[in-house]
Amino acid sequence: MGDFKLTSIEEFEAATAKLLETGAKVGADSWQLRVKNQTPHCKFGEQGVCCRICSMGPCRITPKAPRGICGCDVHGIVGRNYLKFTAGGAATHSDHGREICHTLYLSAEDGNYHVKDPDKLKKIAKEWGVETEGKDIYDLAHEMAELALLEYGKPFGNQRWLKRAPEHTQELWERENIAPRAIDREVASSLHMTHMGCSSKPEALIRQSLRAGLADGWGGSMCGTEFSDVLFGTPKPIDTEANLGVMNAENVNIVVHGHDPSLSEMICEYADDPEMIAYAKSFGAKGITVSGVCCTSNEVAMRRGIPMAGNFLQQENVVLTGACEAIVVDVQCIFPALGPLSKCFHTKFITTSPIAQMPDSEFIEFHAENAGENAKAIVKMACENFVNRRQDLVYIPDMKQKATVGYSVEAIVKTLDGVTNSQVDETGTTKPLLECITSGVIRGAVAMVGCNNPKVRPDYAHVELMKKLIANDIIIIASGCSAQAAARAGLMSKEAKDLCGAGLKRVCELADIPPVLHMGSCVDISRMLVLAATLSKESGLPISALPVVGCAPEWMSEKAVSIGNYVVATGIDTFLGVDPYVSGSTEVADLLTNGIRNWVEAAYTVEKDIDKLGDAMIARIEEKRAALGI
Ligand code: XCC
Ligand code: SF4
Repeated sequence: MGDFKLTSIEEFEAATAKLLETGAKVGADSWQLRVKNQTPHCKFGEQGVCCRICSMGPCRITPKAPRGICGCDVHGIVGRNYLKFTAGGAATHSDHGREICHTLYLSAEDGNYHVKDPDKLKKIAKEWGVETEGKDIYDLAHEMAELALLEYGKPFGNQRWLKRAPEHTQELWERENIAPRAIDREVASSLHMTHMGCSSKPEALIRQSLRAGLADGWGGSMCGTEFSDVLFGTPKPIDTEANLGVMNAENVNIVVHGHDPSLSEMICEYADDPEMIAYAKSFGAKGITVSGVCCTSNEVAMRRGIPMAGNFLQQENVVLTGACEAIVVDVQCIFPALGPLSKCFHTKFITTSPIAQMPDSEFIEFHAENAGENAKAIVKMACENFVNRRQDLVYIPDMKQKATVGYSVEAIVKTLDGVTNSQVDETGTTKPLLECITSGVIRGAVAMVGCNNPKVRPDYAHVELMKKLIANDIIIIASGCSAQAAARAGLMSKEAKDLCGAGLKRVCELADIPPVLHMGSCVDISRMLVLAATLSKESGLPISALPVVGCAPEWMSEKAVSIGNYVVATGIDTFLGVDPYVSGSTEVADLLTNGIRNWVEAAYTVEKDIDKLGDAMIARIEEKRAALGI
């Protein structure tokens, strides 16, 4: 105690600068260099006013050319682009969820994948009205997997998970006609609407953007999260470490990167196998270290305590250490740059999914049936590669922080209920959290999520906003690369309580939690929806009345826009630090930041000044408190 210190952004940057020196020695390219080549960005693209959905174009809207050749105005073009962006994100998250459902379908007592949380499976089965009595757990798993898969294409009705939302929220969705139907249908309808000669009315396009987002959050992502828990275990608080210093120069280093835990779980399993460790030793290594990048990292950190090497804009850094034997990727957020970069080192860049195939990689296709043998082959390949290191290029920044991760809703409820209630059972509640909020000990909560983006000083916005919020007694729940920024800085260490205001500090001490709670990967933002729904039901307040907001200060992906849409459409005000290419249309921008509040009781705020963004969130939380008279 007392000597705890966060790792500063300047220290992050100094480490990166040293790694880039290594890169320069071997002629490596880097995102820092490519950003220079791409700046300034195309203004039409930035404002979202370029349309190329038919071959009469591309059409770009300017004061002199206010309509495309078909006559579409700027609002139609910006709105269509926004909907397409959303559809890309919703498809991506949901397809990840579908993969998990397939893996569950292939789970077997004697197979590669097992049901690790049978209680959760039974709970969901009850929720869906499926008989569990006397059923073999794998029969139940297959039945549930099939039902979940049908959610993607069912011809009638809405998503099953919507029933988890408070009634008021469900009514809003019905009233506004945005309750999502089949997941794939919402994605396909979006692409239909944005086809040449379909919708150009901003209102219709934004409404569908919310609906497609909801199909992700309360559909595909929720499937991903819930059935990942069933397969790999529901996260519980667990200690781990974060930042590049988790890589070990004496060990074989395998870095897992991407999103789907099916691959990384298997790699971790085999890397732990005594036979494999002996194999690593036979090449002169002391052992095997698996660490992670991006959301795959979040998944295995939360369930296994696997350390987190870095987030999105650190992915090149892990290779630049010269000590990465293999970077094994599944899907999403993987820089194609890793191919050529790995060629500058001894690193094996291994792609595993038909969804994400890249030049200069070794493709080892991975699916549930061959998961075991392929994971073993990959771990072996990494061990064999240890001897190919160039020792003169090895430099791992000596920088890491402790982190306690794994705060699923179940874990949060259990931890907080444990403080007030000595006899905790499974039926804990969020009441203690609500009491802390009502009494003002905690002012509110912010869900910090999303990526890094070179348009924002990497990690600066995440870390500085979190510091500011916790100092103001606002508790943070975090996921994705935001969570990793926090962990790398030290904000997920329990000792970070000293940076909190007096109220939050007391809560952290009593509950023995860090002030920033790691809720998982990006699909796990569905956990945040469940938490918000539970808080709403247990307080009797609409979600939109709770002093809770969402924030993605450094977002970059289509998925992030899909997330933003479902968070807002769930009634949670959402604050962005990067503009989603809508500044070209006053109508679309006004709908998103204002108009949709009439539909879903929440809207976006876009603010590129990070300090102002923080102030705006605090002000919104205080406004909500004032409205409640607390
Ligand atoms: Fe990707 Fe999920 Fe963004 Fe990170 S936060 S850069 S989407 S890994 Ni989801
Ligand atoms: Fe141009 Fe209209 Fe074709 Fe878009 S749809 S490229 S605005 S003609």
